[in-house]
Amino acid sequence: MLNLVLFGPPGAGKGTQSQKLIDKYNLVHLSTGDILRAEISQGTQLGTEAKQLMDQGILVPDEVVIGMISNKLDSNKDAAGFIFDGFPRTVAQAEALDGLLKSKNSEISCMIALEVSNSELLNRLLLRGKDSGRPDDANAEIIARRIEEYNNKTAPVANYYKAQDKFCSINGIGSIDDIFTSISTVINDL
Ligand code: B4P
Repeated sequence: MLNLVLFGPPGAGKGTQSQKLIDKYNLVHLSTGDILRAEISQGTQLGTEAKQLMDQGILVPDEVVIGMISNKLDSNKDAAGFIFDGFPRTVAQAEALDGLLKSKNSEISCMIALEVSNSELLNRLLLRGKDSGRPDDANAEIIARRIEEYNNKTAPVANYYKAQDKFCSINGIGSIDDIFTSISTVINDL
């Protein structure tokens, strides 16, 4: 089973690259950001609670996203593998994911990290905010908060996978196709 974690700060291109990887490798895409936005648009209680945090650029509680991923793994039992996009975002989420996969006799194959400078992230997200209407892309202050959350809570997750010798870093600046080629090379060498 090919199980990839696509990792990087907000706006690094995780969602963009996931769309291309799903087609090429026939994987199930699990984006906690997309699942949370679907809950918000359906007006569920979980969505209402998550929206208050997401709009401020703050992470949603671990138990909420771990529960969501657990449900999705259960409902995709025949998958050839998964792309985890935007998950795990804390060490507690990484530990929980290992436990969930172990109970299914599986494991993470590799974490692929997209490296992008803060100034490029800010430019990309402000640009997307003009069209997307996403409240968390709306202004530089909220984006800075998201990057701060990433540095404090998410960046340490890289060490978790480095310790397992499953970490690979890619330059996330350049054309979408060139970055995709670099990611594909890593996967093909696994
Ligand atoms: P996410 O939905 O995961 O979103 P993201 O980090 O903003 O973006 P991503 O890296 O996928 O960037 P994209 O491809 O879209 O998270 C949103 C919020 O949800 C979080 O802040 C948090 O509150 C909550 N959340 C989600 N998961 C959670 C978890 N596990 N635990 C707790 N809370 C959680 O690219 C961004 C832009 O750049 C796009 O406009 C794209 O077109 C552009 N772009 C992409 N590649 C480019 C390139 N090579 N060159 C130029 N532009 C590029």
